[in-house]
Amino acid sequence: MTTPALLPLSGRRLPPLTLGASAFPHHRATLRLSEKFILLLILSAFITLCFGAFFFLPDSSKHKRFDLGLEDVLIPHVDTSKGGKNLGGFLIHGQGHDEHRHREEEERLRNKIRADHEKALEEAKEKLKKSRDEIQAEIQTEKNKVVQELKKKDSKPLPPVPLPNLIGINSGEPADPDIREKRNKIKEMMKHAWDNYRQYGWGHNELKPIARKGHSTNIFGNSQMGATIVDALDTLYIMGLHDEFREGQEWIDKNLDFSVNSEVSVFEVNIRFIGGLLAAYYLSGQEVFKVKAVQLAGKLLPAFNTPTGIPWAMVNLKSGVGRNWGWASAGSSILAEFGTLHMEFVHLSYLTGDPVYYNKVMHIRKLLQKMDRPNGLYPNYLNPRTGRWGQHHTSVGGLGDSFYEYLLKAWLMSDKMDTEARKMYDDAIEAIEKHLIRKSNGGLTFIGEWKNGHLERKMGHLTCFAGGMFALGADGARDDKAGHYLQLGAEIAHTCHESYDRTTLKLGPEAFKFDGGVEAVAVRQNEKYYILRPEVIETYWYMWRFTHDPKYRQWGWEATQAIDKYCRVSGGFSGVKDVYSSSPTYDDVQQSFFLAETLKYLYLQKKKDDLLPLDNWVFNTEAHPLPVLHLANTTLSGNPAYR
Ligand code: DMJ
Repeated sequence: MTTPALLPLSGRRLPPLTLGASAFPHHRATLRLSEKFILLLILSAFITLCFGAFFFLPDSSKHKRFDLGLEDVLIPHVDTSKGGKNLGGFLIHGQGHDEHRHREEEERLRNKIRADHEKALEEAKEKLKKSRDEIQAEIQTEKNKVVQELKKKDSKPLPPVPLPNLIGINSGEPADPDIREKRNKIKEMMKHAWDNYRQYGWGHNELKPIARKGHSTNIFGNSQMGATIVDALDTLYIMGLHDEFREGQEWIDKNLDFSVNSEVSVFEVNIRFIGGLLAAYYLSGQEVFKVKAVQLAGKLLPAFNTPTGIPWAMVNLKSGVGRNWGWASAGSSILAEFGTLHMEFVHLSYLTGDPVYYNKVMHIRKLLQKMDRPNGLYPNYLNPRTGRWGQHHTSVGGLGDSFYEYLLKAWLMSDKMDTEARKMYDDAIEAIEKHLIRKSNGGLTFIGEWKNGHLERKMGHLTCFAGGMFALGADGARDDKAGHYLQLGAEIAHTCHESYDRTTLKLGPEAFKFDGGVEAVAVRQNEKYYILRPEVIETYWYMWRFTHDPKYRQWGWEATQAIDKYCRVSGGFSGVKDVYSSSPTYDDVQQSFFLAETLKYLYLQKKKDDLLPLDNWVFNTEAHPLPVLHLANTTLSGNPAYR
């Protein structure tokens, strides 16, 4: 759960290049075709020369050459008793009918060679008669053939696997008319966001709702991958917006192509695209989503080609070359990025029968288990070349957050069989509670950040997801501490609600302090923005599911109204730059996670719990629901359901 796009990108250092196994496949195909053409030209020139030489050289030389060649080939083991002599492997003939037969044979072969040469010469001449355009068109046709073959290979049918229990996909209709009305309002907001993206940003990654055009950031590279379409699919499905869902499916089927020369964030592509496609597949049963998810996952694999197996933050989808963010401490990879792949990768192995994805994420886990942790805390930075920690900065917000979330969710997603993940989660949370969680003077519980032995009394909007995580992890907590973690979740929800309530717009700032007489309020100007983030609303939803305390529904509704009032513009929804200003300016970005997460969590709060029940579904960090895999043990490769 990190936002690299918002962090400084200056002073990037390029790591050494790594080439994946599939580097440059199309390039190779192109070279082969051009080489073919050049070879053809050389061959035809050579044939012309030989043919000319054959007719214009003096007779004796012609015969000598042919005689030597033919004799060597035709009669290598001659019987010398019949008049021939074998001198050092070469044959000198005797006379009589042998000689006659030999001359006939020689003539026949000479004619055959002449005919072959003439035919080749004719073909070459024909080729050369063609115009440059015709030749280019032929080359293009051949190229297309190669591309088609590659595509066919890419989309080879996946093995059928038993589908997990898909419970509660179309349930959850609330009886209360007030709740139904509120639910309809949220659905209308989704439609407004989608319709405007459809009209002004279709195929682009995101929308600029004020400029009314497409938008993108470096996390998606320089290509138009339709991030909003993929991220929004499951929300559309859950809300019953089926026409819009079909539009999205059609675009994905026809246009979503990953063979692009584009450098993308492995983490973002995993949580938004692979997570989004997998959820769309499980909800709708449409094969195209599964196939695209698997194709894309294959493009991410070269990112793992590092000395340690800790993946690079970014990978070029075409070349497979990876590197890290320039701003990351000492060329490090980021904990929340390489630690937020597990859920999607386990599903990929499950659906494909290929353990490669599972092995990659388990390798990361094993490596982390072996490492010393300062005060039991995981630093946010790890160097993929040396396998050593970078700066000792620990955070449950940006750079660290979803790593902890995925430890808990790996356990839940395995039907609670993956006890190793649960233990890692419990250990990590205990260290976090000891070193990072404090109460402010005014009694607000907050989660600070640990920087080189010092606690910074600041909490990010991103950190607010942890309220929901503590509540989700309460069941199964060590030492009978379920009540304690549910209470901790409630306290974080309360603090984050305060961070909203203490603003003019009733929307939360990006970061807020608990220092120098300030409580849950942003101090620096560049921390006062709200970019349609979901984390606080996500925590309200989990708290609602686990407690049914009506205040969580109420808080969710307050946020809905504030978003509709201050972030809605005629061209969609925009983030705002200062939540303390009564006349805020817009950042002019409709983030894809607004459709994937914010609106989904708001909507789910206005449905009944039997829609996507938490015993059967686990939401990835981008709010894409993936079903629990009822596997017989923790290792996929040892499971009979998994081949
Ligand atoms: C989302 O992409 C995900 O929730 C991620 O884990 C963190 N950041 C954004 C939303 O704020």
